[in-house]
Amino acid sequence: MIVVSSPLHALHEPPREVSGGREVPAFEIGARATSILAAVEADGGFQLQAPDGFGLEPILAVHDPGLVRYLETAWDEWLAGGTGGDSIVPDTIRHPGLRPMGDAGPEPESPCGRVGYWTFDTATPIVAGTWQAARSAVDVAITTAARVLAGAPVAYGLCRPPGHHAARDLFGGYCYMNNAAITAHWSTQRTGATVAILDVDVHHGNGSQAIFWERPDVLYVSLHSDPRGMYPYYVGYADEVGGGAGMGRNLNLPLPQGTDDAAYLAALEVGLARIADFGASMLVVSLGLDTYALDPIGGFGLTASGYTAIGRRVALLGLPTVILQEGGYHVGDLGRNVVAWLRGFSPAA
Ligand code: OKP
Ligand code: ZN
Repeated sequence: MIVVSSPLHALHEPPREVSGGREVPAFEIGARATSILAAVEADGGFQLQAPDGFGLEPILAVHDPGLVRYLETAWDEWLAGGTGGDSIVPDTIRHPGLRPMGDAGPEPESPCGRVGYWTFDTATPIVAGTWQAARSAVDVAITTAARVLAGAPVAYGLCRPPGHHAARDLFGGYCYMNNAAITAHWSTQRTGATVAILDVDVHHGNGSQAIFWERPDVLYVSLHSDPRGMYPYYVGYADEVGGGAGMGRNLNLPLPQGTDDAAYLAALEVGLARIADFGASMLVVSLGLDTYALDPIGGFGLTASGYTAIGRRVALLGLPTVILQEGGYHVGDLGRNVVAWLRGFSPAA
């Protein structure tokens, strides 16, 4: 199996995040990618490749140009503003209840105002290298899809930072640009493909859902921890089924805290049946391993052997498959779990 990765991810190393009312060490750290690469290299059966550069065009096809401009300029502007600090975190967020007019209003000029205009949480700091790292993650993702469109049955992109929480005009949830959504859209434009996104991260991929909400040609299916008790809290419920031309092309399967391998595999059958029914020509997997029993923020009970079984079951769909890294925060076991999943999908690597 081809594995695409870039060392530029390491330019994004947030020192901390605000979580549960405290500053805690960031969960989404470079050591995650190191763990995955080490396990992939130790396996020996994977073919490592560097990404190609795709520029801004595929990004701007999915994201608001204002968000992209903000991410590109935020750090320099923050430094110039003299507010100090080693990372950008909002103190005020553009809540829709602030504006009875119902629109977004103008983008402020103050650096503190700008960050809260484009983000929705306090867990997603911008540091000096965030823009370059986030761009490299997009290039990794598109390159992975390009290999599959060129005939590889499956390929894996080691995206970091992750992407599935980033919406058209919002970053958050450790995500700056939506690697999977950019890649799915790029693939539909390149080939006329109909794409199914299967999101197996423990968190609902609100960004991917929102981006394709009205799209008939991209199906979004997500298995995740019930948002009543889990980030992103306000979205990811079972009654969210898509709108307009995308009605019926969104399937949320919220699962209880503590979900184990067997219960997960049962829910997976429901999701895979919908994908088969949709008749996708390509599959994008948003691969989060924060469903792991020992994950520090996940709360599910999945195991390495569960991942192998899940990967094997997804492979039985028989679709050309682009697997993109999302979450997974047990750094010590993350690489082993990724390889377990990929080996389940492709036992011969
Ligand atoms: C990103 B991905 C922990 C709070 C964490 C942000 C979660 C972002 C998850 N107490 N809040 O893995 O889906
Ligand atoms: Zn997650």
